[in-house]
Amino acid sequence: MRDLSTARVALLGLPRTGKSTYLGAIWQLAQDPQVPDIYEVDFRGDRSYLQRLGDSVARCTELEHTEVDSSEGMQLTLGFQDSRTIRVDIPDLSGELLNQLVEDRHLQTRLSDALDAADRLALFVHPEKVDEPISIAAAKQILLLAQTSAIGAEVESGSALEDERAVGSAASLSAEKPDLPSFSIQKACTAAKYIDALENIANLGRDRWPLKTAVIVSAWDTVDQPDEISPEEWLSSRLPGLASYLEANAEMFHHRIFGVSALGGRCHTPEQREALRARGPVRDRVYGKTSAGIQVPLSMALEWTLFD
Ligand SMILES: Nc1nc2c(ncn2[C@@H]2O[C@H](COP(=O)(O)OP(=O)(O)O)[C@@H](O)[C@H]2O)c(=O)[nH]1
Ligand SMILES: [Mg+2]
Repeated sequence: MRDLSTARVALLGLPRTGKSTYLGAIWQLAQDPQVPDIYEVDFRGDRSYLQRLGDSVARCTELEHTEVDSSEGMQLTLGFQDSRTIRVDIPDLSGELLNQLVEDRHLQTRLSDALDAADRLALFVHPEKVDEPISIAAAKQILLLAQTSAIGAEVESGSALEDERAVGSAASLSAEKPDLPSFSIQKACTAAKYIDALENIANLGRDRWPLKTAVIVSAWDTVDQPDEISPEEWLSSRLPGLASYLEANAEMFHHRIFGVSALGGRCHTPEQREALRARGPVRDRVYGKTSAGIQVPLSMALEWTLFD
């Protein structure tokens, strides 16, 4: 047998952004003889973890939260439609690792090992888990409200009986700072967290620039009008900071945006799960979208990441 090339992919994203579900759906498709796009050629390691993920996707049940230490040491050889075969190292990294990097400034060995070895990245964002930045206009309004209520409190307590003093205290409030909660990085907007993570990742992989990076918008079925908007438009409108960062740093990240629906629909309630299962096996429910919004097989994002 000829020598196989090996790719090492790091699935990255904040917690609950669809990484494990994507992996489970890919596994399920690779096992399905009726899906020619992707198939399993060989496997080394413990299959049971991937099997569990695949079963959850097939049965439309919620995946357990990926623990920081789950699934290690599996090596999967995948074949694709045009007989291209590749050995893939694809640990299912917990989103907590990225959280710890951004929020606690702590790089866990497991993440640094995965990033040291990775020559490809798949960066997941979930449309329902986007915290938008507070606009300057909104921030001003919050300041104003805080000031007004502080003055109100003073007037009520009788400590600002004269108008002049109230005006004076308004001036001092705007000069000093009203008593606002201090900034915490946990509350930073999603784009800021991702940009921060990418800056660290770029630094760690400096010797491998540009890092090939699929930006995967997961749960595409939950996007407003999923057939009207493209993944590229979605990223530019919901996470414009992240989109511009990637565009401006092409020497660090060679990226492409995809949408994926690795479940095919929501599965939070028993009715949703039943409706989803009624649509048939995994192959009949799941799909991918190119950056321009063209429907493609679910495995396309992974395939782009793997092959040059
Ligand atoms: N509607 C829908 N929900 C999804 C899809 N993929 C993942 N999810 C949901 O997103 C949440 C997080 O998924 P999970 O794969 O566990 O995220 P991880 O923490 O990044 O591994 C779960 O509630 C999933 O059910 C999808 O294609 N469609
Ligand atoms: Mg997970």
